[in-house]
Amino acid sequence: MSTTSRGYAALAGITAAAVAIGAAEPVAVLTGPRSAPLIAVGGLVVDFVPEPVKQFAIALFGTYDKIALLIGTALLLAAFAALLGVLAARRLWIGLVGIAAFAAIGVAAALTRAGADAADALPSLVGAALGALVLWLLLAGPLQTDLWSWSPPTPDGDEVDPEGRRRFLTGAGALLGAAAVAGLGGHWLGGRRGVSAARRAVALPTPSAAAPAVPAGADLSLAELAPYVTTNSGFYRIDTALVVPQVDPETWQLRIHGRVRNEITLSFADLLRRPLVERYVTLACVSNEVGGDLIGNARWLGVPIKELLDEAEPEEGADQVVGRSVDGWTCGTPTTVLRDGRDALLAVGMNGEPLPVEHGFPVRMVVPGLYGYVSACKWVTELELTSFADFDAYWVPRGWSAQGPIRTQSRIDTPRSRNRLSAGPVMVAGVAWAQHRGIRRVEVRVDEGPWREATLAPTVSADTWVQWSWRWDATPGEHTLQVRATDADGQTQTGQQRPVAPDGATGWHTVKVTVR
Ligand SMILES: Nc1nc2c(c(=O)[nH]1)N[C@H]1C(S)=C(S)[C@@H](COP(=O)(O)O)O[C@H]1N2
Ligand SMILES: [Mo]
Repeated sequence: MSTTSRGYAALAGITAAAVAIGAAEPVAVLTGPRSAPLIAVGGLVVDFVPEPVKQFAIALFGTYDKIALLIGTALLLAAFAALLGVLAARRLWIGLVGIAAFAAIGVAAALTRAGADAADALPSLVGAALGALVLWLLLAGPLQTDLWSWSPPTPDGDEVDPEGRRRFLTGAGALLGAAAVAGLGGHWLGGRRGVSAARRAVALPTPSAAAPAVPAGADLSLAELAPYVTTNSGFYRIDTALVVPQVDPETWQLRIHGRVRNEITLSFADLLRRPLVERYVTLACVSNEVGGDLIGNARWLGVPIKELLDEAEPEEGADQVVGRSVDGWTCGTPTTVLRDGRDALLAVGMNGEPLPVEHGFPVRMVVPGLYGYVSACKWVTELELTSFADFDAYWVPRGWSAQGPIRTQSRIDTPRSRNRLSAGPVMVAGVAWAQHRGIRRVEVRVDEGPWREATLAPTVSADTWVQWSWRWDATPGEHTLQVRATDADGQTQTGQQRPVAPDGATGWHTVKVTVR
């Protein structure tokens, strides 16, 4: 086979794959977006990819890691499809067997997701059937030519049959176009079946215990400094969901079960009828590097989890509460933490609005003082009482600690690294956090000189971060600024640098600036 013929055969393979993926999308409008082959297989990859690779992806792509994963999967698929096309040009059955193998992977991925039913196999099956049809059409059916024949090329290259070539290319082009229309159209239709309308229709009750007012001066309002209250749209998002779960509040239920004396099932309406409290709580991700921004502070409205657990009456020894999301993700929280009186909430509201869909609508957990991966279950539908000895939540077998108290940390927001400043007074400012313990002191030092105490702004409570500031008399030259915080227990942040895994990064945030 000549290079040109191989190119045509590869194009046939890619067209078949595109039709398979594209045709699956409209079917997935009926069976749910997580049954679409690319998403289903991508989800498997997310769950089973080795931890170092995931760390690398997050480091490289940040919160775009999911898009990067999908593009990577698509490129890999295209390469396989091209190869399959070339093989199928020689023997069609090889191509058909290849498509069947891909269909089997798609079906297996779709059927093993949490909450899957038999219908979830349909997108992959329909896609594979149409993909096989297209491969036949282009390589052996009405659109085929002898472009990949083994006959020696004629003096004018491969152009054995210009008419056939035109027919083939027009056919492949039309099929690729149809695949794109089906894929994008289906995807768009699927998006319209989301719960944003149901979310807009939710009227949140007024809290029976309102959040304390934010004290004057809590927000220093400096240009580069993170605001004291993070907006919903500016709030970091971390989860394993390739498509955001769309949970209808009408059918949502929370089951509190496992090692309890009274099993409880609550509807969304039941939840809203209970006394709701509103609290400022700063949420943080264990994957946050020193100086990173996977942290945000919001006003959460919700039902105290303690009250629900008291009613459920956990049995002796049930030291872990497993929060389970509709998509099967789990987190494990110490029962004692949820019952010690802190404002651990089943939250329905965020900054005065129903929870944004990507932040867990209709209901999520919020627990002051613990990293999100052990406590902040979004789209939560179960609280199961068990023990740490009996159950490992999602991240534990993946190398993260079962216990995840938030480490005391501090960050310099202004000036930024590599900023160029003028000599004279410079406002150095940032945030510090040690949720539920509180921050007692923040210190700054320049060029490893003596630590200088910064001024702490007022905060609502020990459950939120605090802004700090320090006036620096900057002199010309290159300078290094560092910050460290001490929590209310008197523990000062260690300067020893440790990575985010298994239980949170340590070290002092360091910023280098040039002053002229
Ligand atoms: N269902 C579900 N909930 C989840 C996660 C997840 O992957 N799935 N990730 C957790 C992690 S690691 C963090 S840090 C917080 C982040 O919450 P946010 O996206 O609202 O900021 O959600 C937690 N809740
Ligand atoms: Mo996280």
